[in-house]
Amino acid sequence: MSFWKQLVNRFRDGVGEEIDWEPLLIEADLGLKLATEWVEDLKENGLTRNPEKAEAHLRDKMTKLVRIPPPLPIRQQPEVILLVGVNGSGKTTTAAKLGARYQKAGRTVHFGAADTFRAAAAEQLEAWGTRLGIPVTSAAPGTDPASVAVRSLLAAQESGANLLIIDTAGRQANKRNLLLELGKIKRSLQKKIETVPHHTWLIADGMTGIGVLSQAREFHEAIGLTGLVVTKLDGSAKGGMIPAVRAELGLPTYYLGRGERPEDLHRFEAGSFVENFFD
Ligand SMILES: Nc1nc2c(ncn2[C@@H]2O[C@H](COP(=O)(O)OP(=O)(O)OP(=O)(O)O)[C@@H](O)[C@H]2O)c(=O)[nH]1
Ligand SMILES: [Mg+2]
Repeated sequence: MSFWKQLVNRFRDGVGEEIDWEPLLIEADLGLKLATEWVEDLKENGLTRNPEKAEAHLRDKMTKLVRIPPPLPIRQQPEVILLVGVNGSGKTTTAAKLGARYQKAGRTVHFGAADTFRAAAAEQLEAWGTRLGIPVTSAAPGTDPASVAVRSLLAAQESGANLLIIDTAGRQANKRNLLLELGKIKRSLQKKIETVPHHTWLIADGMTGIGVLSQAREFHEAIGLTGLVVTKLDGSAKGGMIPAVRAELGLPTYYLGRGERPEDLHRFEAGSFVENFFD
């Protein structure tokens, strides 16, 4: 039985057809705000006692909410993607997955290993670089991450790479100084080329549930995000926080991570996301 149908059964009141929609939607990781809004909407449309019609209505609402326009092509070279997020969310793996994907699409990719916090971090990205044939700019642990980011930009320019993916150290969203460090990375890049990074993506672990929304708020406020990649959706998480983040912050999710291999990265597509959520 699907995740959604299981939820509907769990929140169906024993005797009648009434369904306790608000806790159901919260359990589905949609967050309090969106859950309240959608329950009001079901009530206004007289659908609370009709699970089939309610589901169809919610599918429609969700599809409209998460549908995103295709990103504008970036003409500038290199196009720069900065990856940020909390510890262990999947940033380095996502850097590798994105690198593999764009390389396959004919782009020349360069990696910047701006996680100089953990000794093993640069090695992890370097190992991916070797495996994928993607050059990596890295530095000794303890080096200023902003300087590594800038060096990676210069190296990418020098070699004529047209896509630079910069990995950063994991940081908790409530640690002000760590968020400020990200701001420094961004400003240092902008001193070289005013318009970079073109993309600042939060890499968020889908298993964190609605906690992703508070992470997105904090990172967005600190450095200005342009989108998300939600990882670890190969487990039990269905990604209910994706519409919640879109509704509250307007931020689109561009990719979904569904496994640990380079090929386990899927472009976000509204129709199949909603299908996967409900079926
Ligand atoms: N199942 C699954 N595992 C994933 C996915 N993405 C990443 N992982 C795993 O999650 C763990 C952490 O991934 P990393 O890429 O090292 O995470 P990180 O954000 O770079 O971690 P820090 O640099 O320590 O903050 C690794 O074991 C990855 O293989 C995914 O989509 N699905
Ligand atoms: Mg990492």
